[in-house]
Amino acid sequence: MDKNELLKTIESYSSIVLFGHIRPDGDCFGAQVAMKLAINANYPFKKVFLVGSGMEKMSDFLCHYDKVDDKTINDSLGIALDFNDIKRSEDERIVNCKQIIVIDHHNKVEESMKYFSSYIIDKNYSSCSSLLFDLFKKWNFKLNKSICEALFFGIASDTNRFLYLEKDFRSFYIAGELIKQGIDCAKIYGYLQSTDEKSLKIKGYILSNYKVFSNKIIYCFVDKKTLDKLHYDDYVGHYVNLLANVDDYEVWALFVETNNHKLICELRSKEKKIVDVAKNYGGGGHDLACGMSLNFDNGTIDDILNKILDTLERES
Ligand SMILES: [Mn+2]
Repeated sequence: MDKNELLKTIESYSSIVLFGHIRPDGDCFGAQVAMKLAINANYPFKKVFLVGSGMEKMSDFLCHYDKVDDKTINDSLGIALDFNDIKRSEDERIVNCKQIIVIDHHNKVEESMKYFSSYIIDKNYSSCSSLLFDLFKKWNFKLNKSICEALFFGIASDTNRFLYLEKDFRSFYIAGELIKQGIDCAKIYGYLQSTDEKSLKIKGYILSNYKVFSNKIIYCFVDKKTLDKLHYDDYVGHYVNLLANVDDYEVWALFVETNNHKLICELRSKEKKIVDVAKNYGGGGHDLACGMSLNFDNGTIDDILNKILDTLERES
């Protein structure tokens, strides 16, 4: 799609609402905040609202979220950032916007495309925030320090502080451009690295209770009882990478039982594409990093592990 078509749409609205995905992560937050600040800096008369839960600990540093009434949503352009599956919008009112556009780097979900008037979805980007940086350049947007800090926060989050690389190392190039704008990297890294005792305990549980399936998959199941015992009420799925790069295991996974008998699954793979397993259960994401949420019964985890194993064998 022509990137300028997105800009023309943005220019034609005086009120814009920015949406993120359920269980927002750093890239989702960084992209939403950067987009808001960038529109504010380049079109000072437009009203821009951030909806969703964002990231509380970052808000004082970068930007706060807004309470937006239904009428405003109905009269606004909606922009979906860091997701393109309409069901994954944290604020479900996105469907009521006058028009919706998407800027994202996940696999395209065809069923959702009917909701969007235009989109740019490019899965070659390591993060939605790095895709935004290129769009801002193309649109000749003025950038300021806060916009650059939000983008850097998003990129550093989704690449796990530049551990995951694209083939063309674009993330490093963009990071360099952002650093030239005088961003406070130490402060951003401080936020990314800070943790608390509750998290230490849950990480300890995962590291001492993981299991191995058929010599190919390393995984851990965290049940509701354990979460209650450890008083942990945040999203545990982020910790899937505690099991990354262990020996020769091709896939690592985290299964978490939540309230109302749901099971949240985070799947990661070294090389082989596993996103079809997630799609099979109504989830999605990237080829090598994906997830889903489903009803939890006895045998669910074994079913999933067997499906992953089938996929690994087929791909080899
Ligand atoms: Mn992302």
